[in-house]
Amino acid sequence: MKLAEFPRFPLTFGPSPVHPLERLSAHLGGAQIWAKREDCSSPLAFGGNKIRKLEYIVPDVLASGADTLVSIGGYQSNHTRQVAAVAAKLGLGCRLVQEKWVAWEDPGNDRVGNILLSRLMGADSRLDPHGFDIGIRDSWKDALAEVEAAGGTPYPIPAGASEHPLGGLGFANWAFEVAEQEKSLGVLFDTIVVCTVTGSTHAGMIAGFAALEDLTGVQRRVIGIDASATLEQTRDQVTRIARHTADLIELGRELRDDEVTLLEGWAGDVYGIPVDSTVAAIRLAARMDALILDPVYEGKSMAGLVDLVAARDIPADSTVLFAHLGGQLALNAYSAAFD
Ligand code: 5PA
Repeated sequence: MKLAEFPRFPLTFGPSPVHPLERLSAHLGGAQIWAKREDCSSPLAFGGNKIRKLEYIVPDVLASGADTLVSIGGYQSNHTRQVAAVAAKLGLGCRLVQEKWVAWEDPGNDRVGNILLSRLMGADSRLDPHGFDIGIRDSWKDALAEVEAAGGTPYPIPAGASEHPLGGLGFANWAFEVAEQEKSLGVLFDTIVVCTVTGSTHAGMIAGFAALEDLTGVQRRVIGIDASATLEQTRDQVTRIARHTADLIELGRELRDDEVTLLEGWAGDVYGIPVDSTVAAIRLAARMDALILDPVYEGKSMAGLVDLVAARDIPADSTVLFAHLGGQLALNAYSAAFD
């Protein structure tokens, strides 16, 4: 099927806003930097990148007759908060497995921010001692089985909705939305910078921009900045989901190696722990343009952007689009990073 033919259940206000980061661009003295804001594009619990993925998954949920969404993430998962929001919106139950993905001991880490909101929205959100892994988890399979044993009909949504067969479509469509916005703004983004962990955000963009390139001839760099600190596993997952999504939307060719770019250097040693460059990037974006980023995801992709612009790896005549995928609610659980 063509992308436009896939059913999509609207969960956003419309296209996410795009705007220039004028002071940050001037400060870095190189490329012109803009942001596209998934963090303020939905009426549902502060939104974020999963809302876009879920727009393409909800029609399948409704067709399945399920009564309970079952998903998984860390204590401060943005993804599970967005699944809880969508469950509330649809009037469905929600069972969340919150694993201890991060050894971060801020008081309240297991109670404030994302997890607080999930619980407010009615999700049955339970802590689990297992550590970080973007793969398919036994704890999640157990939760699915529990819902069934209690007489419910679960609908499985894996971590970040990435391994879901339709998980890449939301950000394939993002590429076409960018192209429309470029026309009305009179700009062309030659470089996209995106934070990558479970992979379907980046993978969807790769498939979408490949399709767009085949239509328009415009080549762009989509630069994924790894925030998983499990680089090879994430690269494999991105590549696999990008190929699958390209097939789904009938790209009609193999993806080239240069279309999958995942850079390391800003994640630190482990997922979820901010490093010096993360904190510096968060402070810089906040002080320059009041752009609020988080310590797990966009603080790391912004740190990558800053260094790539400074090193002229992203040339001074580039126009860059920074994908802001949300995540700010976790800031409440990370106050110690800013002491
Ligand atoms: C997340 C993911 P992908 O997982 O699609 O690669 O997206 C990375 C990403 N920015 C970037 C923000 C704010 C994110 O929340 N979050 C996960 C979560 O459980 O919240 C899936 C890991």
